[in-house]
Amino acid sequence: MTTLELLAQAVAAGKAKDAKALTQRALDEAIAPTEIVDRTLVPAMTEVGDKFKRSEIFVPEMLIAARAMKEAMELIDPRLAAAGITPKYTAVIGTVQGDLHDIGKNLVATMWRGANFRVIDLGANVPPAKFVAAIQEHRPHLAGLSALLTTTMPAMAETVRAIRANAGVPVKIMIGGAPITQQFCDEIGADGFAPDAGSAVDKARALVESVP
Ligand code: B1M
Repeated sequence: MTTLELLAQAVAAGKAKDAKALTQRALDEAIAPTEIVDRTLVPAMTEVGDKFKRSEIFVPEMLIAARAMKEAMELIDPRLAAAGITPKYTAVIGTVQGDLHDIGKNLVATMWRGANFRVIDLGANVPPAKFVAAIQEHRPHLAGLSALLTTTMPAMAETVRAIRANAGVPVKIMIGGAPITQQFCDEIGADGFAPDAGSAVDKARALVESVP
């Protein structure tokens, strides 16, 4: 097997130490950092997300795969930065005001990073004005809103309204979280909904790529 094949296996299996060593080996073999990301790490995490969607793996497996990916990216990021290479798409993400649940949101952020998005994570309990300010500052292609409580769903609607009214940036808005449905998404005028972190990658790609 090639170094890149072994690296893909290590990430998918969540073997962080192996992933780091194999990334270093790939760099030593003069494989371009972009090739390691695009041909190995992103497809490996996509496969992880697909397995999660099919319930073949669960949150813990996904988290350890994400950690392995993070270890690999720590070696690659400085080289990409030095070469002036940045991800094509940027996203901001946060859990809406009044809501402290961040495990699912963190998982979505990690999967988006795995899909090679630059992700600015605003944390949990994020007021609408903070989303608006972050969108104005970073001009992302995508804004991700998470809510886990039925009582914070109105804050999600309010955040969508505030972004549309005040951000002045043509950002796509994606929502998710246990009580969220496609129907709610349509009601509050968000652009997309995903039921889990694996689908959140597909939906994010579809939304950003739908912009000409
Ligand atoms: Co809370 N809690 N909690 N809680 N908590 C729930 C959500 C609840 C269902 C438990 C229950 O009653 N059975 C219930 C909500 C009921 C409701 O509103 N219908 C509840 C409650 C009531 C509360 C408190 C009000 C309890 C209290 O104090 N009386 C309180 C509220 C605090 C607040 O937010 N203001 C509270 C507090 C907490 C803790 C702080 C203790 C802790 C959160 C810790 C943390 O997140 N750092 C906590 C936890 C852990 C839970 C449960 C047990 C687990 C949630 C979780 O992390 N799931 C939960 C019960 C349960 O689900 N079994 C519960 C795992 C996570 C991977 O899934 O977040 O759904 P999830 O994310 C998924 C998808 O939803 C989706 O992808 C993720 C990965 O597949 N997704 C997105 C999420 N965001 C997305 C965004 C996207 C796309 C997809 O696009 C942007």
